[in-house]
Order: sequence, then C-alpha cells, then structure tokens
Amino acid sequence: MALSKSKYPLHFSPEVAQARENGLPVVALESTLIAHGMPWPQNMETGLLLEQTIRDEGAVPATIAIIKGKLCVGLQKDEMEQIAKNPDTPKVSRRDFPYILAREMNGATTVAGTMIICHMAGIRLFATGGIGGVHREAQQTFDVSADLLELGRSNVAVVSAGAKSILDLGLTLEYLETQGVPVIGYQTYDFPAFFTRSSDWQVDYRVDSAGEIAAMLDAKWSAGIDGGMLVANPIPVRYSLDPQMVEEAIQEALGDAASRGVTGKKLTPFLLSRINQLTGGLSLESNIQLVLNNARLAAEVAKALG
Ligand code: PSU
Ligand code: MN
Repeated sequence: MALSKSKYPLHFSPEVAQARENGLPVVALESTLIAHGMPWPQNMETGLLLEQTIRDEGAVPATIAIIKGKLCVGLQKDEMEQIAKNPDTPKVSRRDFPYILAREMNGATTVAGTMIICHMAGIRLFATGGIGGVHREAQQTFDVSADLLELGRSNVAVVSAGAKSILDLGLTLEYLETQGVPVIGYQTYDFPAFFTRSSDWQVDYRVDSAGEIAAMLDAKWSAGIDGGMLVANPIPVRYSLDPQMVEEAIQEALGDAASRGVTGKKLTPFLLSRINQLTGGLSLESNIQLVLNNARLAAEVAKALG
C-alpha cells in the first residue's frame, strides 16, 4: 500500500474556514477539557458557551479534536457531543497522534495536542482552564506533562488560570524557564493556582492589557524566537475558592491515586474527576467561570494581534 504524505490535511469547520478567508481573529479551544475535565452534561454546555463567549467578543472559536482520524479545527455540534458523551475518548498529546490517526479514531486533544494543531493551522491564541505541568514528587516519577515541552516549541500563546496545585507549581515554573517559555501575569505578579488567584510563586512579567500581551507576542515571533507563551489569568474574585478547602481535596485525591496505583496519562483525569467529586458543584462552577474568563482574554488578545 502506498502511503500518501498528504493523508492528514486539516479539516476546518465552515465557520473557521470563513474566518480564515476573511482574516478574522481565531481563538482555539481544547477537547481534553471536554472529555476529561468536566462531567456530562456540563462539559458540553461549557464547550458551547465557550464558543459563544468568543463570538460575543468579536473573534471566531475553533474547538480542536480528532474525529475519525481527521485533524478538526472547529467542531460541529454532533462532533463535540461525541467527545463530551464519551469519557473513554483517548487523550491526545504529542506521542498519541500516530496511533489515533492511523486507526481513524476519535481523540481529545490536550494542551500539547491542541497546540500542535494550532501551529499547523496558524492559530496563535488558545484558551484553556489549566495546563499540565510537573507533578508533585516528579523527582521520583519523572511525570512532567508534554504541555511544557510543547509550550517551548509551538508558536501559540496559551491563556490559562495558571495550573492546579495537584502539580508542583515551583518545579513547573522552573521547567518552563528551561524551555524558554515566558510566563506573563495578567494584571498580577502572582502565579495563579486555578481555583485560587495566587500561589507561593510569582510570574516573570506582569502586563495589564490585552494590547501589551499582543505586543509581546508580536515582538517574540517577529524576532524569529519560536515557541509559545503562557498567559496566566487569575480566576475572577467572586468565583475563587478557599485555598485550604482546595488543598484538602487535592491531598485526598493524591492519596487515592497513590493507593490505586494510578499513573501516566490516566493520572491527571483521575485527579480532576476526584477533585470535582470531593468539592462538589462549587468547584465545577468555578472551573467553568475561569475558562470563560480565559476565553474572553484570549479573544481580546487575538483581536489586538490582528
Ligand atoms: N488541568 C486541568 N484541567 C484539564 C487538564 C489539566 O485543570 O482539563 C488537561 C489539559 O488538557 C492538559 C492535560 O493539557 O490535562 C494534561 O495532561 P497530562 O498531565 O497527562 O499531560
Ligand atoms: Mn503525565
């Protein structure tokens, strides 16, 4: 069988195809958040609400996933539903592409997986909730998310609410520095920890407007310095949670993962769903609100970048 090199073109939704034709700003969204970050039906509702929020800000949303082996940039509602209704959809980071594509399977792209497709499509802004990072006790487990390496190599800015403190945030920031990734605080010097607006750690730079973020991205890429940027956007005050309550849930979730021997790509989804269970509806609402907040900022930056 002859293998064609152009077997895996990008599949743009009509909305995204039109945006590209008209040169409109596009903001990408990931699908692991939908498959593994939230339960049905809130995951589907949030996926659609995120897209609408980006439209309301005057940009065009592109939710990214692999559907039957196709690299999809922008999903139809039924495609998003396939991912949202099936928590067994494989998580796709860089190393997972060959298997999922060759077998023509569905795949939910992580931050790393989504960045790879953004880079192929020339999409420079991507909004999510939290990125993967260096896990606590990574000194023993070597569990460092491929998201951090992708931020070092793909030309995409990721807007997140920092990272959940299921991770070692200090080591995560060290690793980002090694990969040459600028970490920008939006209107803050603190590195936010997803449910909370601050942590024990500081960002490299604080900027106060979307225009300044766009100027930094333009400077980086115009100067030919490849790689991404992490924009840390703290959760809105009224949705932030009590740090002690969050830490207790995290400790319990980490203990459960250890006693059940959960490791590798299953660890992050396990911790996310366990924390959702332990903190109940409160954390889910916070989670939804912080992603919406990131989508709004990403849309503003995409517009400023032109
Ligand atoms: N952290 C969250 N929510 C998420 C994820 C991380 O608070 O949904 C998802 C993202 O898709 C991220 C992935 O890219 O988990 C990281 O997985 P891993 O740690 O296996 O690299
Ligand atoms: Mn991992």
